[in-house]
Amino acid sequence: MTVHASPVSLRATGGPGQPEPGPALSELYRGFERQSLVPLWTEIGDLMPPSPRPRAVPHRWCWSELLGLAQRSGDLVPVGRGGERRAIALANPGLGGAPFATPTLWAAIQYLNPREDAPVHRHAQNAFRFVVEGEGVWTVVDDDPVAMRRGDFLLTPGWRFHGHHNRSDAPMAWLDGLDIPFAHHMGSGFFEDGPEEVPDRSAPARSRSERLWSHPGLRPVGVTGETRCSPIAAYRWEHTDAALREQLALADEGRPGVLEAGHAAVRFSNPVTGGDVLPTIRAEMHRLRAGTRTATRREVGSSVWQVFDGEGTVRVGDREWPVHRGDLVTVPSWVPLTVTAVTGLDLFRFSDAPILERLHLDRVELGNP
Ligand code: GTQ
Ligand code: FE2
Repeated sequence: MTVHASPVSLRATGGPGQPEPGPALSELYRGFERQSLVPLWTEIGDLMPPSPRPRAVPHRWCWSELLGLAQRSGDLVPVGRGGERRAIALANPGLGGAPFATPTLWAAIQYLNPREDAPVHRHAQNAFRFVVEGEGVWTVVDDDPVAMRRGDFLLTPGWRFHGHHNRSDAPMAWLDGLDIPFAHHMGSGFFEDGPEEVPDRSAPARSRSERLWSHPGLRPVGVTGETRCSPIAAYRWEHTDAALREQLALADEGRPGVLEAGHAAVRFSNPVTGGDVLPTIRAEMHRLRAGTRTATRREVGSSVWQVFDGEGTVRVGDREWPVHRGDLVTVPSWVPLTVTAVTGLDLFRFSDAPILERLHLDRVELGNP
């Protein structure tokens, strides 16, 4: 986070714990400025608030608007080396124009025209894709072609070569999520071009990673190696849908499993560790029955929600929006969230919770503050 020492804050006003204004104090403050120093006493309220005061604000983006602009970009903007991707980032209005949905999370709509390729590259930043509509694109991750279809959640862990190619005669748009803002703040970003051509242009229904890893509860004994990111390249909608459906059905039978009444939820997980799919990003799918309202909840760390299906209302702090298929909402740190389902409502969610939990900074509060 950037902290700005505004000249205004250096104009001392006196008051509790503050010095008396005067020429001597002004001279002292000019000395601070010359030596690139900022005293704590003028900044304490901003720097150490009683509870988080994020600069990011609650915001909603309409999918229909994003898609219209992505289509127009498809007419005007090429995809190739240099620009790398036709991806348009959600820029949180509280973050000064930076292409960051939250201080840690990147969210973008990416668009590929029919028969178009996005070049192979790799970067330290971790990435996923979530598909709200369409099919026909394969993302090739370290030589493994992975089909993208509606409802699928796909992983591109950091430092794997990846390129995308659209095999179909229709354009395709999807949601990208990355930890680009986090890497930006940490100075941890590395980037490299890959081979000129997407290495494997075949278009199998299932990736090799799924053939090896996507059998419930069964881990290949012969495979060892790095497990900090999930080895599953694609979590398919049929599995996610079934898991949510069964949670609600079990609730009808009086059995436990749902998050709360009328609200099923699953977390995409690393089958080796049981933990999150990526070191920096948590991803979940939620299903609310029509008429269900979630408990109001706030947590440290930020998240982005995307409506997968249905209609509802999302309230974040003192903002409230009706939401439809594809719409996206950001939830800044410690801002209360309530979701109401008008029809049955499926929602995808991703957050920076793994970062907060690793650093023991996580806190959750239920109920209206
Ligand atoms: O598809 O590889 O939205 O590297 C941002 C950076 C997508 C990608 C983004 C990326 C990609
Ligand atoms: Fe990338």
